[in-house]
Amino acid sequence: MTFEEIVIRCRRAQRIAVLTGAGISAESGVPTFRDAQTGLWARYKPEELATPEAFQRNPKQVWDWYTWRRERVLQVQPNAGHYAISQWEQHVINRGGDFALITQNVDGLHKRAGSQHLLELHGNLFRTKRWTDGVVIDTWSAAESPPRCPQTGALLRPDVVWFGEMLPHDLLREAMRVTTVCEIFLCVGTSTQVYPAAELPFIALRNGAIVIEVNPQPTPLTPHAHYVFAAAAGHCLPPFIHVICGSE
Ligand code: BV8
Repeated sequence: MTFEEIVIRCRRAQRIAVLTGAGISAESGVPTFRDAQTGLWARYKPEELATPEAFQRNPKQVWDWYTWRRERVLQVQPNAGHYAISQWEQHVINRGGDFALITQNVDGLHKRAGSQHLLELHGNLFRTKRWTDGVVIDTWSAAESPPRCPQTGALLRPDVVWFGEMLPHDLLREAMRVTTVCEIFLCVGTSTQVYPAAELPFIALRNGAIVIEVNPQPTPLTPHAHYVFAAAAGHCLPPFIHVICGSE
């Protein structure tokens, strides 16, 4: 499809779904999973640390990695790509349409950019839960690493989905629903390699949606997308969304 056709379809669409991955936060200074780890964590691969086995084996090491990531994220801001998606959502909602943002990211930057209908498939860095029963705990002492639940003494862990763990059923079901009924599926900054999230753009394709990809690198989705912005999200999304939303 041509750019002009894509713009017309996006302007007319009443049901939009967006999937984002680590790439949309890259321009905020948050390293992606494909980026080499830096500093203290240079010798580890995220897939090795983001697992229940790693936490079982060395809870302090895993907790300290997430503390490092939280501290990094607190020092950065959402970028123009996050804000463009949030602006598109407002534009669609104001016209009575449906808009859903499905993110694999746990950095909370979409929420800080004002996105409302947000499905954080893989959890959130800034939420903590009990290792034993998954109950979210809001306050705990940072004296220990990892901290313990003040009520039960159980070890606490980040409330994120690790490799080998099931995604929250209700979130995944809602992500599948919005993907199945959407007219436009925008896929931004994901290597489309981690399942079940990576299946979503293909579900959208199978259900007749127009699928648009934003990624400077080719991915397994690229050959199948109706339109590809081979560019950085922060660079190409703001003008694209501005054209779709018109002069406002
Ligand atoms: C599951 C939270 C059922 C944690 C994450 C063997 C055993 C167990 C499971 C499996 C197995 N084999 C396969 C699986 C399934 C597994 C999986 O898919 N593995 C992959 C590696 C093959 N999935 C799971 O385990 C999931 N659970 O399946 O449960 C089950 C249970 C038991 C047994 C079997 C099945 C859980 C997956 C969730 C893991 N948690 N995050 C944390 O963050 O610490 S995943 C994490 O990695 C991210 O959330 C994200 O999803 C993924 C990384 O992907 P991306 O976001 O795409 O990031 P990436 O760095 O890869 O790519 C960035 C892209 O951005 C690049 O393409 C780059 O070109 C682009 N980019 C860069 N700059 C820009 C840009 N784009 C635009 N603009 C820019 N400026």
